[in-house]
Amino acid sequence: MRTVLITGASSGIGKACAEVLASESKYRLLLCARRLERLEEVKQKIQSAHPTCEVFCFELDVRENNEIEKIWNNLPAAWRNIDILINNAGLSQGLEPIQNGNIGDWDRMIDTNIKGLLYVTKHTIPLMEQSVAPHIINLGSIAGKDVYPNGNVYCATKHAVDALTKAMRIDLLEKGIKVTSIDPGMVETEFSEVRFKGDKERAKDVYRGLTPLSGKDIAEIISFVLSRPAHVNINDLLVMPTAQANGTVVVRD
Ligand code: NDP
Ligand code: 8X3
Repeated sequence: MRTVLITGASSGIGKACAEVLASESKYRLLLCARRLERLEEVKQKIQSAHPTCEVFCFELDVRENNEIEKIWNNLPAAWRNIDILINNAGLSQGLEPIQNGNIGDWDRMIDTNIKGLLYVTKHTIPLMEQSVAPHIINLGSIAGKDVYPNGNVYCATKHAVDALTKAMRIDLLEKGIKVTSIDPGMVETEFSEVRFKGDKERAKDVYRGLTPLSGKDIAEIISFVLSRPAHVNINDLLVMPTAQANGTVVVRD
């Protein structure tokens, strides 16, 4: 059994990763996010479908380094050896030209997508020492490869994730930790609803007239990446809906 820590497992891609990996009977799951009640629902659903799958949930805001340190130091003994870290927690806030940008939105994206990912990674690496197949998967984005109109700060955070993934791959090489970046295009999750602060209609419009990726599509790709033999690492995987060419060009019905 390999122990997987998934950040942002209460929704979207993180939740789908939990469900897909649970279905494979070779993973035990450490799930965290800010909404504990949502995590408990994910756990319940998983355990009714896969009663033997071990799941441990805890509330975490990845922006809180002191909290992470405290929680990591107090993890139950059975959960102190981690094989796989999926750095998935992240968000976008707003879609405005930079001159109209909201500083609070910028801070939330930078603190979550860059600093949060760094804090979690820093505290998790020591817990991977015993693993025979340690692996870190970072959720980047097409926004970490391209910059699109009004995407400014979100794109910058995902470019930072791209740089950090490459840096981790160098720094962690001697430790034998695989590092992979998964870079999706449009995935229909709560992402756009969060970006547009609860405006469901505007969020829905993002995916109008095309078939976006689902969280499950990405989770199945992550499962494939994790299943490669010990000598094979997939460094970086850019994946988009067939109807999307790059960060800006899509075709709609
Ligand atoms: P969702 O909004 O559905 O899920 C985001 C998850 O991140 C939630 O579980 C949320 O949990 C968690 N999260 C957000 N902020 C924090 C925080 N401060 N501390 C802990 N957890 C947090 O979006 P997605 O599933 O789409 O997004 C997952 C990742 O995929 C993100 O990194 C996103 O940037 C990336 N991505 C998404 C794409 C898309 O089109 N959807 C495309 C490319 C990349 P909670 O609110 O309970 O804390
Ligand atoms: C999310 C993909 O292009 O909607 O990272 O910003 S995009």
